[in-house]
Amino acid sequence: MENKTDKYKCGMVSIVGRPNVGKSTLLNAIIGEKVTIVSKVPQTTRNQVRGIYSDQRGQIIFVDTPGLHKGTDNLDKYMHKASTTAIPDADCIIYLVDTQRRIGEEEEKIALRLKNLKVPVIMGLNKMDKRNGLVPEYIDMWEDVCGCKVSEMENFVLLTLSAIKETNIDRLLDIVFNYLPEGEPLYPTDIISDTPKKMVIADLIREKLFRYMKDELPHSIGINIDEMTPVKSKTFLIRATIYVEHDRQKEIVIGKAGANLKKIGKEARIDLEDLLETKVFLDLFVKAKDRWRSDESLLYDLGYSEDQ
Ligand SMILES: Nc1nc2c(ncn2[C@@H]2O[C@H](COP(=O)(O)OP(=O)(O)OP(=O)(O)O)[C@@H](O)[C@H]2O)c(=O)[nH]1
Ligand SMILES: [Mg+2]
Repeated sequence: MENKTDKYKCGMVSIVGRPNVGKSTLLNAIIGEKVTIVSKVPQTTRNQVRGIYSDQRGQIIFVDTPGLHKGTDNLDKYMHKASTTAIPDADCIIYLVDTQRRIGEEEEKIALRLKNLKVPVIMGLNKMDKRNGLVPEYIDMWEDVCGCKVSEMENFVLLTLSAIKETNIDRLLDIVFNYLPEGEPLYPTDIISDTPKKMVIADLIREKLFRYMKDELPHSIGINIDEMTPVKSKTFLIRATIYVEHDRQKEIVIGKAGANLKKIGKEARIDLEDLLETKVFLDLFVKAKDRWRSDESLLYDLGYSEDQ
């Protein structure tokens, strides 16, 4: 699909979908660098994360959102809001589905929410690098929700994707540019993200924890960056607290004789040195705090608040 005009375009594109469908992987593939964390555990993304793509055609501000899921504590509510508020503001929505996973109740809820929008929707059928995808089921579901055939829909495109193998990313960009309005860039064209450094650092540590923890534990983990100080030239001291909900979880995070925490700290430090381009001393503490996911003031400190 060719761009209809040669005028510079600029707009916002939200990437929405269930947890674990590959939204963050897709954003990183589009930007060509890691701007948002990825893990095999659902509900990895907790905030809106912007990835900014610029080329001669224009600038696209992609917004990665937390996967839409059911949940009742304050962090769940915050994540839900972070996802849903990104929808009406967008010039175009990428509605990503996992063709390897059966359609569930939450999927239809998302489809219903998107159906009534005036905004163009691109349904990204992701994980097509695996075989026997459920593509027909997802198309049927969308047609049922919309009450008409895909071929009769305006402002709707179906696109098979593999975010992990970066298949069809160029095609996706062509389609998006076609839908964007003309406009001046909102960010300098050499910037790829506007996430605050503290949040990037906290997320990188969280990603490493997710890699080694049992599946149920990641939802109980929050990271606070207590201190970031340059100590010598080209050296940074970073102190961070890992919040969990119970003492038993604290023991798991620390591991036998501190083995887990050491491994996590080492991997996080390597990534942080890469990110900050300095040497890093990383001090990690673990604290058990019952029901921290509902503690408004701690959520604020951890960056999960609308007022910041
Ligand atoms: N095989 C395959 N796996 C993928 C693909 N895209 C993402 N994944 C994997 O799916 C898992 C979830 O990826 P994420 O990008 O974290 O998913 P998400 O939708 O951002 O998840 P939440 O932030 O929890 O909502 C990870 O293990 C990815 O490696 C793909 O195209 N193919
Ligand atoms: Mg994500």
